[in-house]
Amino acid sequence: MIFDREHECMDRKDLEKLQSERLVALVKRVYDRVPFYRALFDEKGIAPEKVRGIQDLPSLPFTRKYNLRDNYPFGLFATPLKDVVRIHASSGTTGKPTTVGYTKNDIDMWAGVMARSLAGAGTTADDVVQVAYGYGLFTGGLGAHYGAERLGASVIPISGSNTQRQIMLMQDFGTTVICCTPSFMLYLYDVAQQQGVDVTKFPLKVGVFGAEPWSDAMRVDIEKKWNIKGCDIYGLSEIIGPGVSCECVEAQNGLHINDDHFLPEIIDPETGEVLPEGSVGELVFTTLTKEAFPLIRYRTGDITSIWREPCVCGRTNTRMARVSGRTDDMLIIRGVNVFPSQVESVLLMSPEVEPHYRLIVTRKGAMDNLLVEVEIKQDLYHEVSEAILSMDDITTIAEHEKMMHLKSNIQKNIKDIIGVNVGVNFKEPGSIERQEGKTQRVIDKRKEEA
Ligand code: DLL
Repeated sequence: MIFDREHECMDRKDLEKLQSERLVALVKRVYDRVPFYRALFDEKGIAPEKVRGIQDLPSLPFTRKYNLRDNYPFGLFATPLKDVVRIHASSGTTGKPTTVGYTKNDIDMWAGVMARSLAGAGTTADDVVQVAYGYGLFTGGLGAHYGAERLGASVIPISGSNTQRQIMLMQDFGTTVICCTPSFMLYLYDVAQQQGVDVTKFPLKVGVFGAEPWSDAMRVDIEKKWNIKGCDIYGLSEIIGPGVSCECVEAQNGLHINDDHFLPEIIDPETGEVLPEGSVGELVFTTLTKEAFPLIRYRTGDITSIWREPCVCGRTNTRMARVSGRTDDMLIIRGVNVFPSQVESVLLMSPEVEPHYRLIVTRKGAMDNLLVEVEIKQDLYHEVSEAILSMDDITTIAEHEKMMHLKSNIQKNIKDIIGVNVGVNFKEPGSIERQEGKTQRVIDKRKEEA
């Protein structure tokens, strides 16, 4: 279903006209209201009245996460606090969180773009939507909640955690749509398996998964395990929260960006130059309509590409590819750029291992080492451990060889994709810690060792 046909299926010329009008108004507003922007524009010699439309966007300066930190907590707000009706914050790994604010109109717009996203993923007013993103300062829970309510669906605001209860409610309430991180969905599956629950019998039809990078191979795995469709949803607190873009269930081919509100660009992260359509680079957004916390050319750090060709579903807005990683997540191993998602794709090609893994990076002298720890499937684990327990030398040797063979196959496949030799360690099923929020897959010990 297309929730807002008027804006999601606009003629490109009309859309660009609307974007231009909104950009011109935005530039004037931030110059007049936010001292940070006034100083920045003055320093770069940019007169707001010289900005006439989206063609002038590349002349505007970028903003970055540290600008938010430097102006903590409310220094970048463009409205007085009395007009701000909600504040969210993202924890960040170091120091103070980054704070974002919303006026009543901003909350309304957010519910609208989230409703578009959920509708695109196949949700209607008849659905029972289980929101298993965390509620709180994190934007996932409340963002999905308001969007699902806007659609008229029946919302279960269960938030994250409580795996057993999640499964119970899915069964008892007949959940048809679930919103959570992809890793949490895999965790829920494991718990259901342990309880002997057959999840393929659930009325669940679709999952709206995001907030962390995941691969297409992981989608296939989740869809098969749960017998559902899985759509990728993207967003970040700074821009609005979830609902910046989302895949449609018909095509599952790129995430539809709500570009009447969030104007995307792809830049070369090294030079800052805008890249042509289809190139892979860093995603940058300008919020065209936000009142409390507008951002100009905000560098997300996320790596993807965008294209403007209309989709088979009828939407004409810009689409973006699945985010392959973040500029700051990229590992440099012996001079080679490695994204955790590349390793994930290889692991998921092996039916013998589980999609639970982590990457451990260490340094010995000048040599970087990447160790991939991955859980093996329960049945294989049983087979091997039983062989070892039986102390029967012949079976033990055969089992040992089987594991060595599997290991070297995975190592070879990873080497083919990323070009680096890695170590692989098999772990017992369930032994890699499950995380409730965003999954942290990389442990880079080089920093501690330096
Ligand atoms: O994660 C908002 C969100 C909630 C999106 C629920 C989707 C679903 P932040 O906590 O500010 O906001 O984190 C934003 O998470 O810059 C990306 O690096 C990453 N991210 C979000 N969605 C995806 C996705 C929320 N679908 C940061 N694929 C972003 C890959 C994602 N990475």
